[in-house]
Amino acid sequence: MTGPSVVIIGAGVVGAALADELSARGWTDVTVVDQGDVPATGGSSSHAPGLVFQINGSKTMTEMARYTVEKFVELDSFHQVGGLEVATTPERLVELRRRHGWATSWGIETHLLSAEESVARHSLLDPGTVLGGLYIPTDGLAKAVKAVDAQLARARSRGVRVLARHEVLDITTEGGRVKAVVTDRGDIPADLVVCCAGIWGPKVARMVGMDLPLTPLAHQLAWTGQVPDLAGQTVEVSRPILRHQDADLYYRERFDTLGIGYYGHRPMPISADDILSVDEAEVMPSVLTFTPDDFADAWTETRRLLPSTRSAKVEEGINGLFSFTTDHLPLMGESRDVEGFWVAEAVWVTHSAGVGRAMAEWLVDGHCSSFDLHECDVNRFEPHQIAPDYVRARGCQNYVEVYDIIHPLQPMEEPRPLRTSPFHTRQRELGAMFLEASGWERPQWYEANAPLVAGRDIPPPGDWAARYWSPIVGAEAQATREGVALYDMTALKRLEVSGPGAVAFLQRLTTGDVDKSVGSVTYCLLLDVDGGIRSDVTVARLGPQEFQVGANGNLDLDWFDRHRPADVFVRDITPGTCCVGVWGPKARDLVQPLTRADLKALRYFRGTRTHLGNVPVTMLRLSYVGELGWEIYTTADLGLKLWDTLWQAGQDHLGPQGVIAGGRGAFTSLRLEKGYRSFGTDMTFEHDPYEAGLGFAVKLDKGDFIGREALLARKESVTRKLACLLTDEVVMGKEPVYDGDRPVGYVTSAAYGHTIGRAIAYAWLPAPLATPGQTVHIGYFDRRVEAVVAEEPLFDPAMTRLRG
Ligand code: THG
Repeated sequence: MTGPSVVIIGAGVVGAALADELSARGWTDVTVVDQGDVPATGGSSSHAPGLVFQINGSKTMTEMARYTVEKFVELDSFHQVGGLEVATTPERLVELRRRHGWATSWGIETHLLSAEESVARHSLLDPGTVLGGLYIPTDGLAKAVKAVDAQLARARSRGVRVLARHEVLDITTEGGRVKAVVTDRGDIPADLVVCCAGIWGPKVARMVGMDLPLTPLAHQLAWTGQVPDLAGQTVEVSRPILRHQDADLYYRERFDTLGIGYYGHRPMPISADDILSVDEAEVMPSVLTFTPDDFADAWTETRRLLPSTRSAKVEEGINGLFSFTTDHLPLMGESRDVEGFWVAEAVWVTHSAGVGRAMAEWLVDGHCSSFDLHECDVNRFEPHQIAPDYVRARGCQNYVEVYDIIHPLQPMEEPRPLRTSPFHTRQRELGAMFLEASGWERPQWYEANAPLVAGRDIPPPGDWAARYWSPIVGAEAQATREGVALYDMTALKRLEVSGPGAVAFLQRLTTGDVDKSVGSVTYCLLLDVDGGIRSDVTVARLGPQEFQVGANGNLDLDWFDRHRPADVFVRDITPGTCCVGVWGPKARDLVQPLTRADLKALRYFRGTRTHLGNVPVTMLRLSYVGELGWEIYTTADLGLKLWDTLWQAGQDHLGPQGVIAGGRGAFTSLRLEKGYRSFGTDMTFEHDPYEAGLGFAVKLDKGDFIGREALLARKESVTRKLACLLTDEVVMGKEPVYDGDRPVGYVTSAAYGHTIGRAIAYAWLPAPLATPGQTVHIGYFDRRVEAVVAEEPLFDPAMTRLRG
């Protein structure tokens, strides 16, 4: 097998890893082209300082880093000296405990160190400045150019061609497919083109009309002269690589000198078009002239942390270009518009081999089985997120925040507001505390509900969980179960699927039987070919050939578009419509007077089109919060009228405070009491329905559908399960779960259940431990919190609320 003809653009760490991984899988008709020399091409890989710190809040990124370390060790391109992150502030000391939790959750061994232990690991540290540290034994220093060379050599030995000094000028297409890569030294025909061009990625992608949301930013890396305490050191590195995140700094040794990387200076973005060519550039294209003024604070801080540098000098430095995205994650996958044009972009050395492997699996097998790529897919973005201004602003902001302590609920500050639902004005009047979701301003709670707190038992959570929190969250949750509340569901992605082929299409793409009567609503899943969950959706049949799909994000739209035959139309109707969830035992008292439709006759999981007052609406009777009521949709122009109509009905029929607005905080608490999973948090591409407790949504006997065959095998081999835990402490998600001293899983979603009066945490556990009554412990900062596996759902298992 030689596979299709593949042209990889860029012979840096990513292109080299991909060439190696593809050829290892038998795809050998592969050509790697680069405008520069090989293996030091002049791109970011050629100047990268090579520090590999594996820990990341993202499980996928951590796993890709771990794979990179393993591979580089095998390639003799890694100094495994360990990594040390130090704290010089009390806040950072706490943050290191959280990072220790992530590492444990994702299977990386780490050790929390005292100040003395930190200094013992890294003797240059000032004992009086350091408060403690986190030590990662498997971290270390990558030799990026050597790794490129080694991977390209292996690829070459299997038949891969590597063409240095070939500048890509254009990419030709035919009938919406790539056809050839045009270089200054001739055309190279290609079935598949993979853009691994790093900082030049936006320029290459534009050759096929693709906007790549990536910003090259300059980053300072300086080198000292001899540091007295390192004098005579004959090995390149002997101490762990070092991070001083409180001052945006990192360090590596180079014999008797130190390399110092700095993120604390002003962001210095540059357009991919303005990067110099290999021959124009003084050092190399990815290296700009060092600007000493920007480094002044870094040097002061370095001399404080590492006293031995006080008698040393900064002798040289660079402003090195590398790639930033809007969310710190790479860009992987195939163009939406041009078949056969793939990207693997915005990847640092740390994750490069993992990305190479993931891409090779994706290309060869049609899906990636080693890593969950939902966070990395290049098609994840909403339209506003690829606007050049947004890409640059977020790229710069992410540069500034790279080492900051970021709370999981912390919204971006700029650019905001971007997307506002039609209810926004009223929400502001009610004192909404807005957070952000896919660009939407979304209320977390409403200050107007403060009077509801009086007389309720709402225990305050601990410090970390108390951020972006108010007791009003608890009051809104309880009030929803007592009366009726309006929840803004506009941010919920909505797709219209229509046309003669719509039924057959949805039967094939979902796990549910959607060929039911008009008015039916079906909860089901989208699976990949390996049986992994791509999304969970609701499919409402609004006409014989017309469906409304409640989805999770842009990847659902992309998945539908890729599989859509010519007689099916898929349209994202989210921006042009809005949705309010009207939920609670008094929901019918509120809404029935507004319509001639008999709401009692509209059963659970049925939908209808009707009018509420003057407003044409689609009503779907279902509820993510587990209460009687409907999701009510209308067009954006009538959204404000819909809200006002419902609000006024509250005053008319239920009295003051008869209807309230509820925020996302209450929503999450209610959803977890009801046991409803959230895609992307509770389950991802790596999980199958049986592990996730969603087997009920799979109709194996309805006929064939994507993922069915793989599922039949996976059904019999469930080794892990998503379990519901009850605890006394509200945690936040991603914490490790221990059985005795052994880490066995990790938390996904967590919240306080204000109806049941207990803290809830969902967690992945080995199947044998996922049995009700089993005691485990959650690692929360420096404590172990006892948790007991509970029967699901915690609230209303008999469904009396929803079916009432
Ligand atoms: N509303 C709509 N679409 C959605 C969501 C939503 N799509 C994405 C996401 N949220 C899907 N998640 C769920 C989760 C649970 C339920 C609905 C959407 C749900 N489940 C019931 C249960 O499990 O008991 C019913 C299952 C059934 O009858 O098959 O209601 O919030 N529109």
